[in-house]
Amino acid sequence: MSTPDGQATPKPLLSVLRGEKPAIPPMWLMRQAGRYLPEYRALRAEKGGFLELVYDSACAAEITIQPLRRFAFDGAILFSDILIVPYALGQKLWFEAGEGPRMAPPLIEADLASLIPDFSRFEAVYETVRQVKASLAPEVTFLGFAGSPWTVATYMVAGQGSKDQGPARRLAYGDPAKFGAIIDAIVDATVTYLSGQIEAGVEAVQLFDSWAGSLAPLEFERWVIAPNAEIVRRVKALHPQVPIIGFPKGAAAKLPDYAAGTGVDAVGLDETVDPHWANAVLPKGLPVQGNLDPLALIAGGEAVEKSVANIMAAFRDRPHIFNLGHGILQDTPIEHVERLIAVIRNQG
Ligand code: 1CP
Repeated sequence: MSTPDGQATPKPLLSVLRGEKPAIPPMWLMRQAGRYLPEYRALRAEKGGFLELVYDSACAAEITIQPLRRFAFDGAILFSDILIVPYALGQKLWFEAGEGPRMAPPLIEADLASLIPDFSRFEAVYETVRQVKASLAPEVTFLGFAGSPWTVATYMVAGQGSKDQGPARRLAYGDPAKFGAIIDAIVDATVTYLSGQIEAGVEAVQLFDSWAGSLAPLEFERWVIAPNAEIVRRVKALHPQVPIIGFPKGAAAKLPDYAAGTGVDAVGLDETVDPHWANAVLPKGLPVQGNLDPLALIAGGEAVEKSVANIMAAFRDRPHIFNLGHGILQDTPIEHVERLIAVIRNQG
């Protein structure tokens, strides 16, 4: 895409990931394609299930674009899920109504070797990327994603979401060889999956590490930093121009080690991180993303304005992508999202 004078259309989000600092931060919201939107809920009801949406590429492309029709976000995030990787590694995957994801067999019982990987399970997602790419406005940056190996492993080991990620933490201490083999398999699948998304058209990728906060320091080094560093190294060897955002939720004081150790191009901050502290301790010029509390967005009004002003002041001199500190919640009023966008664009 290009402008009438032949220049490529600027993509503000991509520029910030490459280290630029515009007056107004670009923005998108984690989980922006999802259940707070009535048009998503309507499609979900029609299709009957979450995986049915993901595996119908036309439908998944439509859901990816839905939030962009309402809001002038700078980024579109692919509609898929981090649990597509366990599925491609050979686990069964389904969603129990009202409960959450289930994978079988859980690797707390079964051996990794009993699973038969099938990477053709990624193909429908790549097709979604191609369809979105064909219809996205040129100024919007298209983001792909995967889960980080630790977070994905917590689900593969327990076979479901787990309190405090206990089953995976036990296995990591008790049988590090078995756990390490699971992590290695996830690393390989994730490199394939992210490269496939990039080759189909995404322009940057995010590694979601939702449960990074549950690990003790030495375990964090081994199961969060090392595998993410390996993914970054291997994806960059194939696609050096594509920025990688790392989002280690709950990493807290380990954020500087995470940034230095993984080599990600940008770090996502959850809402518990003091933005002034992050700005002081992270390497100069490293782009950051975040970190409005999703609960503040539900409250709206002054709660949002105060937090936005604080975040923007902290990152005045640093490349910054405005986002929430975690995914947008289902009961977030649409008008509060509209208001947030106006507040950010007025403060820049
Ligand atoms: O309609 C529904 O019931 C499905 C809900 C849903 C949605 C909208 C799930 C099931 N996944 C998704 C999409 C999704 N998941 C996206 C793409 C859309 C977007 O961001 O707009 C992304 C990036 C994810 C990432 C994801 N899935 C994470 C990491 C980020 C996070 O929120 O922490 C995790 C942990 C998952 C697992 C998962 N998938 C779905 C659910 C309900 C869960 C969480 C299970 C649990 O609580 O343990």
